[in-house]
Amino acid sequence: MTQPSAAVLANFGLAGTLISLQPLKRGHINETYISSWTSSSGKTRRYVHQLINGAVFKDISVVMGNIEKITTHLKAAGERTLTVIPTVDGVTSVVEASVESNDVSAWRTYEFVEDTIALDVARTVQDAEKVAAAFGRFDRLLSTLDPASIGTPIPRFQDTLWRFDQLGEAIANDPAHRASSVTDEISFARSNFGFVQDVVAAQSAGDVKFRITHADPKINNCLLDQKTEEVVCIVDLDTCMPGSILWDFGDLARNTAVLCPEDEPNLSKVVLDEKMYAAVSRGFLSEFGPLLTEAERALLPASPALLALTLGIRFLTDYVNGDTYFKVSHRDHNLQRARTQFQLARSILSVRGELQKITQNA
Ligand code: GN1
Ligand code: MG
Repeated sequence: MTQPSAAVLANFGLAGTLISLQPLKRGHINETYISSWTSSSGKTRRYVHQLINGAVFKDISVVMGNIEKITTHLKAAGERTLTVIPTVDGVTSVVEASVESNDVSAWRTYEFVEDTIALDVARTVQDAEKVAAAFGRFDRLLSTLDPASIGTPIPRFQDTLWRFDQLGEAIANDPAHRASSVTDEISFARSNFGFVQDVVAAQSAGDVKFRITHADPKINNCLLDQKTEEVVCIVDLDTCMPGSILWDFGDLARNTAVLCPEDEPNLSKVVLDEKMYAAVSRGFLSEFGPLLTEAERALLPASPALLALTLGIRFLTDYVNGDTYFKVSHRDHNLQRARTQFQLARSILSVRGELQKITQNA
C-alpha cells in the first residue's frame, strides 16, 4: 500500500494538525486512507484520500471532471453527495510520483461522510429495497444532466461481447500459464455467449436510452445513517458514465439480491434470493420506473445474469492474466470470484421466467 505522503497531503491545505492516517481496506482498484485533523479548539475533522489507480483509470481528468459535474448537479437538486476538496492550486488531484509505471496514478481528497455505515450484504428485504431505491433515485436525478457532458472513464466497461474478446486474448497469450487449469470456467462462459448476443441484440433493436449510469452500484456504495439507517448518499462515483440503465439494475440485483459475499467459496450458498430480487425491483422502480421505456422495462429481468456473467468473465480474464487488474488477497482469489459469479449467473438463468413476473408486478 502506498500511503499519501506529507507532501501530497499538504497540497490539499487541510486545516489543523494531522493526528491519524489509517488505511480503509475496501475496493479492488483504488487505495483509500482516512485522515483525522484537530484544530486548536480541539475539533476533529476527517478526510478520505484515495489513490486513483492509473492502470485502470487511464485519464484521471475524465474521472474527476465527471465527479465535479455529477456532485454539482446532485447538490443543486438538494441531494447529499460527496464533496471534493481541491488542492490549494485549485486542481482536484495530485500525481503520486512513487508509483513505478507508465500509468499516472493520483490522489484526491473528499470530506469524510461522518456517522454512516455501509452494508456488504443485505440483512433484510428492507435493506435491499432502500438501497435499490437510492440507486434508482441517483440515476433519476442524473437523467436531467446531458449524458453527452459526461465522459467515459473506462471504454467498453460493460460491453460483455468485448469482455469475451478480452478473455479470448488472455487465453491465447496465457501469460501466467493458468488457462489449462480453468477449462471448465472457460466453457461455462462460452456456453452463455448466445444468451449475451441475444440480450445485446435486443438492446440495440429496442428503445434503450443513452443515460448516465453509476456503473458500480454495489450495496456498500450506498451509505446509511448510523442511527436511523436511512440512506445518506451514494459513493464511488469513479465509473459514472453514459450507458444503459440495464447496467445499474443488473449489477444492483446481482450483488444486492444475493446473501453471500462476492468471493463466497461455498457455491451452494450462491443463489439469487427471489424475495430480495423483488425488493430490489420495487425499490429501483419506485424511483426510476416512470422513466423507463417499454424496451428497457422488458429487458430488466435479463440484466442480472448479464452483469453476473460480465463480472465473472472479468475476474476469470484477470486470473488468466496473472492478477494484474483486481487486487487479490490469495493466489486463487480471482478464480474463486469468477466461480461465484458464474454460479450466480447459473442460478439467475434458472429462474429467468420468475424474475420476469416479479419485475412486472413490482
Ligand atoms: C471493482 O474497486 P471496486 O470494488 O469499487 C470494479 C467493479 C466491480 C467490482 C466488483 C473500476 O470495484 O467494476 O463490479 O470491483 N471497478 C472497476 O466487486 O473495475
Ligand atoms: Mg467501484
